[in-house]
Amino acid sequence: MASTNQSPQYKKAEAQFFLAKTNEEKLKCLEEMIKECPKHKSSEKMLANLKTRHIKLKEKIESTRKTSKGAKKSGIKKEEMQAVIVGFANTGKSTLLANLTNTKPEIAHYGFTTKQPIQGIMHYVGTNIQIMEIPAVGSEYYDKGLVNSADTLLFLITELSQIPEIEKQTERAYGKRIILFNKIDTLSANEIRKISSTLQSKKYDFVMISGETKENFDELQEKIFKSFDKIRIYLKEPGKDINKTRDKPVILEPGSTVRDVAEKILKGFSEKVSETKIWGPSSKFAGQKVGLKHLLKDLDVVEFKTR
Ligand SMILES: Nc1nc2c(ncn2[C@@H]2O[C@H](COP(=O)(O)OP(=O)(O)OP(=O)(O)O)[C@@H](O)[C@H]2O)c(=O)[nH]1
Ligand SMILES: [Mg+2]
Repeated sequence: MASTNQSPQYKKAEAQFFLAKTNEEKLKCLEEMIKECPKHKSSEKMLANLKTRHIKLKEKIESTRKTSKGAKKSGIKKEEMQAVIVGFANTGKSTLLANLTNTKPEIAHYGFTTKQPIQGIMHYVGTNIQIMEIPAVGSEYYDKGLVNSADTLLFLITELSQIPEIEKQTERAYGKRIILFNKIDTLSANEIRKISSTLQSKKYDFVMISGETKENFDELQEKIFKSFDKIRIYLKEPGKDINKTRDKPVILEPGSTVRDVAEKILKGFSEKVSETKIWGPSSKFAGQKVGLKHLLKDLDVVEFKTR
């Protein structure tokens, strides 16, 4: 940047800018440079340039601030299907994570034990679902960034009155919401019935659970999987029995076709397929021959013959 016609104050700020070690220091220098930059026609372009740099640097500082606390710091990568447990302190988030996945988080009878995001993988009908615990709502470690990008939010509550506050804290999240009313092992059948009917009347998608005794975990796992709105397609090898499909299904979006499965498993070589047969929900009869455009449904079984 040409600084020959600049004031001594400007030159000093510019020199400090180049010596600055942190982005925060650089930002201060830029502010000083903007202040000291002459405000006449010939330096208009230069001033605009300084202001753009100022905005960019500020954004950079803010984004590193946001991510350094959460996911980036703990090195967690978002998987294809991710659900985040959101709830107040001591509601049983870590216990639930431990019992749904293979992770062993720290569990304590006092609140605010979990201070950074923890992940676990839940295996459900051949799929891998990433479940995350984040620090409690209302704690200084609560991480909105992770909540906002999650596919599904699991509101873990032990009192109905916790719902409005959690809703407020998750306003900008786009993921589907499921309410998990926890610790039902401590409630009477009558209390459970009352709470269920209240949640039902408010049209919430919910499950009554105990993270400790694993009550209603089947329903919980199914709801979590369904929330991602994906379909599972199983593959069968020609000549092999229909009950001996590969155990890991291909995960696809609803509305996917035979071609989409072929592309995913043959890595872009769907034209190699010479014949396709299907079994299951989208077939008219077992072993029906279909074309690449055939629309699939969840739990279909597909057999490819390739050239
Ligand atoms: N009775 C009962 N107690 C539970 C259940 N789940 C968790 N707890 C107890 O509740 C306490 C808190 O459990 P955590 O799993 O650590 O709760 P958390 O939400 O992770 O807590 P923070 O990370 O501190 O916010 C512990 O004493 C657990 O044993 C449950 O389903 N039933
Ligand atoms: Mg915890």
